[in-house]
Amino acid sequence: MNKSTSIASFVLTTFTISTQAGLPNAHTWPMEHIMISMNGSNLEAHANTGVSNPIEMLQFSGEMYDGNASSLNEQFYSDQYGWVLDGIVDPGFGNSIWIEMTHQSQGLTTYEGGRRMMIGVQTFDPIFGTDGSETNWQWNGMMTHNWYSADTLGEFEASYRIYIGDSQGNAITSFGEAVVTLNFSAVPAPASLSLLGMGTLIATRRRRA
Ligand SMILES: [Cu+2]
Repeated sequence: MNKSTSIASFVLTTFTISTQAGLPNAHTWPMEHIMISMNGSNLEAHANTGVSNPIEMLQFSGEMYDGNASSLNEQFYSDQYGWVLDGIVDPGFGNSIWIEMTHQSQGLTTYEGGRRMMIGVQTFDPIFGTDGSETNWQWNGMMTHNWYSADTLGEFEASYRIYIGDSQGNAITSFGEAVVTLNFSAVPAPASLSLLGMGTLIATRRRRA
């Protein structure tokens, strides 16, 4: 392998890692964290978004995703929201934090994500009532960026109850619960967006050639 070939293969490898062909796009957006904390025995939740500054969901038309991630094919989607612990939350032995979807817009769907750097090992299981799944979801307390999607343009919202529950999701009533509402807007993507990565690759290869 001569020097120019090895440079070219390095560029190709970097491209593959940064966009993860067959997997949905995460890094199009910065992270937006929903902070969950405990004040005394009361849970608290905070999001920086609202009706006036929703999270945008984009469609990457023509992209096809592998395995369970194919649920996001041709959908407007985002994994920008992430559940994050703020400070120490001790749910008590055997208990954990549960998040229950209490209300959401028609047409909003959610699939289980995880850390953004590890999309390849995420389950993309339907959660929060999507496809008949349970409306409550056991959160392990690690930063988790779930995937939200819709198949039409427009505004969407989802409200959640965050509580301490036992292993079956039964609330432990000695802890106070929190609520939070997340806001989404499915918007048309700029025409060039889905081609950005490919354009970068082509430009790089032309320079090498
Ligand atoms: Cu995050």
